[in-house]
Amino acid sequence: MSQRWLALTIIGLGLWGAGKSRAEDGYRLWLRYAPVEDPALREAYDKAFSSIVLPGDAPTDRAALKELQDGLKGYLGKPVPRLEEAQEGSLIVGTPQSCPLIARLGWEKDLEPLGEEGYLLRSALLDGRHVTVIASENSLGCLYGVFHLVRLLGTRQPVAGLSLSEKPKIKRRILDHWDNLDGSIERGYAGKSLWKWDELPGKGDERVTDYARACASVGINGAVLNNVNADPLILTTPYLPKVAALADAFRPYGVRVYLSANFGAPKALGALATADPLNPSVAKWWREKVNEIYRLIPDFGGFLVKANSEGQPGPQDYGRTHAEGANMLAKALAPHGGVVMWRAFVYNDSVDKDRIKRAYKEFTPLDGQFDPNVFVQVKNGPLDFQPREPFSPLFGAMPKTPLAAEWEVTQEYLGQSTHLVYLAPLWREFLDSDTYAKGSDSTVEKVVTGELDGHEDSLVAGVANTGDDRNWCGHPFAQANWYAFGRLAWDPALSAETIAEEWARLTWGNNPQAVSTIVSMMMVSREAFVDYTCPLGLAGVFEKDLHYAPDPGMVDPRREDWSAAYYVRADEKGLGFDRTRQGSDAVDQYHAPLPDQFNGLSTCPEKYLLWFHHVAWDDKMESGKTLWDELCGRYSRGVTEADQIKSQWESLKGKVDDERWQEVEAKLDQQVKDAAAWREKCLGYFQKFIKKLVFSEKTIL
Ligand code: BDP
Repeated sequence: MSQRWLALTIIGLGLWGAGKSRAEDGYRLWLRYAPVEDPALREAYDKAFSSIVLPGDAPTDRAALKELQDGLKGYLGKPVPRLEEAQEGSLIVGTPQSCPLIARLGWEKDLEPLGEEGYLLRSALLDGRHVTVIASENSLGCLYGVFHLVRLLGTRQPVAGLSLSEKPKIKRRILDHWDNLDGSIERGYAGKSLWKWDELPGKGDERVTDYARACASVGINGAVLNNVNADPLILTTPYLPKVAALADAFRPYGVRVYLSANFGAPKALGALATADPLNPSVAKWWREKVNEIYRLIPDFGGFLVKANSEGQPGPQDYGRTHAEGANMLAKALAPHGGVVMWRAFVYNDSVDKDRIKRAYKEFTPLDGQFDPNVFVQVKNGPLDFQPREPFSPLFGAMPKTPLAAEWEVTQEYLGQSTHLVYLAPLWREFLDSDTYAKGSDSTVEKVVTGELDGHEDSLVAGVANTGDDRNWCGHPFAQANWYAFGRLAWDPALSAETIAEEWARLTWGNNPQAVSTIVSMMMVSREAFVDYTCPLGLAGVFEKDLHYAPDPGMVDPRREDWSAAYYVRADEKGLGFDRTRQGSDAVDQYHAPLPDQFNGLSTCPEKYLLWFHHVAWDDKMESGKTLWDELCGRYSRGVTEADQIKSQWESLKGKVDDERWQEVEAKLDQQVKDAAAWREKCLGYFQKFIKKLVFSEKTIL
C-alpha cells in the first residue's frame, strides 16, 4: 500500500471510529458530553477547568475522576490533565480528609449540614489562583457534585462565580425493577432485564456499570432488583452471590441493592410448614436469611414486600395484620440498618365495594403500629398508576408512619414505549396536592420528604422503565422519565419544565429551536394523553391485561374491579363513578375542606369530575357545554395535540441527529393514529348509552 493510501485508510478508519463512537443510538442517554459549539464559551470553560486535582482513590473517587475526564474531554475536545497541585483554573474535588487543599479552605461548618450526599460547588480563590471546588463530607457527595458540574456544562451555563450548595430532600431514591428471574420484565417495554442472572456472578458487565452511573447522575441511590410479584428463589444461596455481584458493581456509584421478598418464602422454599410471622421459627428463618444476605452485601438496603395483594402471600393468610408481618421482617433487618418497604397496594373486595377505598381502610388503623424501620409504600393515586388520579388519601392519614411514594416510571397505562408522554407534570401535580392534614400547605411533598410529621427517613420509589434495548427505555423520550424521576426524587421542588429543559439540552443538544420545541412537546404530552384516553377524571378505562389502549366497555370475568366498565359507569343517565356521600363516600377519606369540595358537583375540580361524580350527559360543564359535548371536545383536543406534537417534531428535522429523529417520528406516527382510534373507541362506546338526546358534536363520529 502506498504511503498516501495508508494515510487515507488511517484517516478513514479514524473517522469511522469517531462516527461510530458518536452514533446517536440513545445509549449515552443524557450523558453525551457533546462538544461546546460556541467558541467563546468553550474558551471560558477551557480556562475555568484547565486541570483536575482529585487526590482521592476510593472506587467512588475514581468514578468521579473518570466522569470529569470524559465530560471535559467531550465538551472541550481535548484531555484535561490531572495534577497533584492546584494551578490557575484547577478543578479541585474531594473531602476535607481526602484532599488537603479542601481542608485548608475551612468549609467544614458549611459541609456538615449537607451530609454524606450533599456537596458544595464553588468558585474560590486559593493562594491567589482562581479555582473551582467540589467539596463534600463523602466521596459520594463529590460524585454527585461532579455530575452537577457536567450538567451545568452540558446545558451551557456560565461557570464563573459559582456558589452552589445541594443536598437531597428525600433520603432513599429508589428504582423498583419488576424484573423476573427468567429475564422478562413485568410491565417492561424496553427489552429484557439488564440483570443477566445466568451469567452472574461471572464477569463484569459494562452495561450494569453504565446503569449505575446513569442512576447516580440524577441522584438515584437504590435499586430493588426483582419484581414485587417475587420469586422466592432470589433469596436462595445460589442466587445471593449474583445479587452481591450486582451490588458490587453499583457500589462505586452509591446505588444500594434492595430485594423484593416473597412473604411466603420460608414455606415456598420448603424450609418450614408455615410463613406465619408470629411463629418463632419463621422469624428465625428470616433473621438467618437476612444475616446471610448481609454477610455478602454489607450495605444491603432491605426488602420490598407485596403482601396479600393480587394473590401474593402475606400475614393475613395467618390472621395477622400487615403491621405484624412488616415488623417481623423489620426486626431481622434492623440490626444491620435495613428497612422494609411494605406496599399498601391492597384491594380486598370484602373491605369495601369501592376498590379505591380499601387500602385506606386497611392501613389507617395500623398507623403507629409499624416498627421505625418500616415504610408503608403507597402508589401516588388510590387506584393504579392511571394517567390522572387524585392523590391517595393515605398521604396525610398516617402521620406516625413514614410513607414512601411509589410512582410508575414505566408507562404501563401511558402509552408504554410507543407514546411520547413526559411524566414529571403528573408527579408534580401529586407532590403539589394539599392533603390539609395539618391545615393548608400540608402538601404531599411535605408528607413524602418527612417534613410534615418529622420523619427522619424518607423514600420515593419509581417502577423502572429500563431494559436491555440499546436505548435503555424503548422510546428515546421515555429516557426523560427516568431522568425526571431521579431529579424530582433529589429535589421534589423542581418544576417539570426546568427538568424537561435540562434533559432536552443534555439529550438532544443546545440548538435553541430544538430545545424550546422539545420542551413544549413534552410539557403538553401528559395532558394530551389524558384528553385522548380518559378526560374529566375518567380512570380504569384500559383494555384487559395489556393496558395499552382504552376499552371503556371491557368487562373482566375474573373480577369486577378489573373491568373498565366498573370504573367508567356509563349508563343512560350519564357517566362516572359516584363517590360522593350519596355514592361510595370516598370523598370523606380526605381532610377538610377536600371532602366538601370533591362532594359538590360545582366545586369538584373538573379534572376529577368523573372520578367523584356520576354526571348526567346533559349537565353543564365550566365551558357551558354539556358533558357529552365537553367529552367530544376533550377527546378531539387530545387528537389535535398529538398531531401538533408530531408537527413540532417534524420542524426539527435536521436540527437533531437523524438517527433518533427517525425513530421518534415513527413512534409519533403511531401515537397520532392511536389517538384518533382511541377517541372513536371511547366516544363510540359512550354514545351507545345516549338514547334520548341529540347533541351538537355527536356528528364527529
Ligand atoms: C399493576 C400492574 C401489575 C403489578 C401491580 C402491582 O398491572 O403488573 O403487579 O400493579 O403494583 O399496575 O403490584
